[in-house]
Amino acid sequence: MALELYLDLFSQPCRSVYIFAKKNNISFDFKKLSLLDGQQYGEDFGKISLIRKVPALRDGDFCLAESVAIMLYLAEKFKTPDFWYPADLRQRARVNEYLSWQHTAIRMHGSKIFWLRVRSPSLICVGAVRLVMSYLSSLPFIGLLAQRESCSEPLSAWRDRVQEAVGKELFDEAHQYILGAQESVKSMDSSKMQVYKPKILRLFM
Ligand SMILES: N[C@@H](CCC(=O)N[C@@H](CS)C(=O)NCC(=O)O)C(=O)O
Repeated sequence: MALELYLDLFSQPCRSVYIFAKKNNISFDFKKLSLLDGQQYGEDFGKISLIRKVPALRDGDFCLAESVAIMLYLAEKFKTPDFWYPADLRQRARVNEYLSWQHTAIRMHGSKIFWLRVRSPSLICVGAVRLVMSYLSSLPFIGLLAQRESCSEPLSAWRDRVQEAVGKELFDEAHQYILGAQESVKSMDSSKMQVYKPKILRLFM
């Protein structure tokens, strides 16, 4: 049975797993799970992931959640080149340091930006958006983003470095869905999205 990855490329942790697996020529069955259609709440997916989030992996009778755990599993199982997850104790510790840090320091704010960018009136009322905006502008990371003059250069330089390391084709393929997210959200069935309301509000309040 081929290794399965349950992914929705709208999701940043899914894109990292996807790029990691593709870049390392790890063959897998791409099991598309549409978050906007609420497929994570389906009975079948509940058997794959107790936490009902993507990414998720199934390798035979073994299921795994959490992007970092999945990438480390793949790195060890497929013995990816050493630079991905170095054997050297201190270099590995440096990778672990970043992997531990990114969840709360970058990822969390990325989710907020995503929901703000795709916000739809059916999801968040105008008052909540105003509150969110004033809250976000007080965060250093978002503050940096807002000051485009001073930060757009390092951010785009960082993005370009990642794109170069990953390869433009794979980078663009992995990001095409998120770049079209504002359009996709307009055409979605808003009744399916009601379940997201409390999750979105929890992110901001
Ligand atoms: N810490 C987890 C985060 C996974 C996560 O939050 N996935 C989101 C998409 S980015 C999800 O599946 N959300 C579905 C839901 O909350 O219903 C990881 O790194 O894999």
